[in-house]
Amino acid sequence: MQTIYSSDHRLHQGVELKDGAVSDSFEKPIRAEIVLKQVKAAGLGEVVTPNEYERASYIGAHSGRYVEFLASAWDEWAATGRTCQALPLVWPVRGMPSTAMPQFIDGKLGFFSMDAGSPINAGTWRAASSSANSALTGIDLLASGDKAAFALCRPPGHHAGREYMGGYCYLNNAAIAAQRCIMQGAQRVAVLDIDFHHGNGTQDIFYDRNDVLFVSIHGDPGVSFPYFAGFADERGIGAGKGFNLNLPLPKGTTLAEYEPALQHASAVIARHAPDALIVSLGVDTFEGDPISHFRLRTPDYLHVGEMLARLNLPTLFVMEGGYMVDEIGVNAVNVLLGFEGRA
Ligand code: OKP
Ligand code: ZN
Repeated sequence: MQTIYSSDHRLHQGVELKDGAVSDSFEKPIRAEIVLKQVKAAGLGEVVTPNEYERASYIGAHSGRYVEFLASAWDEWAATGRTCQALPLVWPVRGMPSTAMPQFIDGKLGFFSMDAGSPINAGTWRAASSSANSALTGIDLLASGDKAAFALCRPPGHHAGREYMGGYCYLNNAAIAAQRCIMQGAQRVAVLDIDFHHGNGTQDIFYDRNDVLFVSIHGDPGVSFPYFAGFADERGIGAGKGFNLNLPLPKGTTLAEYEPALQHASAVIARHAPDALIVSLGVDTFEGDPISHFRLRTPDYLHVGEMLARLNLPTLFVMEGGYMVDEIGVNAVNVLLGFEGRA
């Protein structure tokens, strides 16, 4: 399969609030570089750069005003004279009377975010839009007949909701791809999220829709980020009721517990009979991951890929998380090799 990759991701290097101090983010540029290196070492296929797309291609998954906010946030922040990264510090939590969008950038940052995990700097918009463009290019490859493609996205996307950033994410690459698929005439699409963290943003975007099925296998949100979404009783709303499936698993989960959940997810996806499958591919399910609590091992990812191939669907893999930098490449590419029957 082809890999879609843009070096624009390097323009975004975030900071993280950790242990009471500002430090480098776990979500750093070398992650994508290591995955790219392994794509080449394994001979996965050609590496191509993404096409350019209009900003309007992100609307549908996101609101127009959110996309405008992201595109102009750095300029608005810099216009106040600050040169440090922009972070939200106040949020409209339960009980606050105003639901209006603030006019000042500090208010907008809180209005359009779920946490302080998505700092904005001068290169963030360019990196995030190139990341989304990689996913869009992947859909165009499937439309032209490719059986599978790998969008090597960075920054990741699955925590970004219709109108919010968070958890290292800005534009929801997988959701933007799914929306393009529908706009191009697909009747049904499935998004399977196998990142360790629940894909709350993707769930948010499609929660009231029956055309895009969202299935996520992740760490129990009672004890893991994002804490406020990802529970098993979240099944969708209105027309979308029954088209959202969360499969939370406990800390310490190994392949033995993971495999039945993936089997179940596969059966539900097959029943949806989608025209395409989009996989939010996070490998922070790895036993050595510094911020996650599952215990999958490197060879297990080959098996995950083989199981996904059994669905026999046009499949776009979209890179999400994975923070054990040394192993992120081999683990992610193992899923793709397993999918292609090259285990
Ligand atoms: C993004 B993705 C770490 C706290 C957790 C947010 C994690 C976002 C994960 N000190 N911060 O799903 O891999
Ligand atoms: Zn994750």
